[in-house]
Amino acid sequence: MDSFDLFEPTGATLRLGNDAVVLREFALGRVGELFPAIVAVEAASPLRRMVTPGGLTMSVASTNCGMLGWVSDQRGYRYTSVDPETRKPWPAMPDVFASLATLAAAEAGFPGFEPDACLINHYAPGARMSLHQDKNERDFGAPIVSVSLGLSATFLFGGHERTDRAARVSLHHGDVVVWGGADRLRYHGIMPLKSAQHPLTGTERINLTFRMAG
Ligand code: MD3
Ligand code: FE
Repeated sequence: MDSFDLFEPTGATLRLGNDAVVLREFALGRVGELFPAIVAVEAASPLRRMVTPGGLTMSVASTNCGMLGWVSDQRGYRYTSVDPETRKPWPAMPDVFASLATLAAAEAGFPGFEPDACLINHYAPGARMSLHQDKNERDFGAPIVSVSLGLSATFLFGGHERTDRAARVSLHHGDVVVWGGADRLRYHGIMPLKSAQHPLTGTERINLTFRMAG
């Protein structure tokens, strides 16, 4: 998959599956508005490293905005309307987040996507996300939209069984990925982030994941 990068013009669409596409640099024109909105969300609900039900601390630092937020602790994975750290509702989803997610989903063939949850993940060098499925949302009919910012990462795109061989796709600053339909429950993950410098995020990759969770 990585070797296709050379042949992709800017703004291209890379099809990963029947119902999954990478919209290259789709978010670039909105980055100037996205960054202050991320800073504001993280001022209200600070980044934290969540603990998996197995008791391991995740390598990514996370927070949420929107009506619902994804949380993990010893009791399991779930969506909550209150941030367990601040005990206040998650910050509202910034308009620029919601409009970008709706526009990207429509571009990928999923009109009417109105996310109620946005998970913000920060990856420092070495941080990773091991292969998993996203199964905590109520309606698997809705797509998931993900926005990559800052340092590039290698995304693993697997099958419907954990042991299915995973394709590798580089995701770069401004890329937006939309996953729906038959590809919605595929195993996926992120390889450990390589150390590098990005002019906007320094040593980090930031990922925004939009869902209709409730
Ligand atoms: C493919 N986050 O938060 S986003 C997650 O870059 C998560 O932080 C990764 O996996 C990240 O759950 C990957 C891309 C993504 C999100 C959901 C998917 C890909 C997906 C659901 C089904 C298939
Ligand atoms: Fe996921």
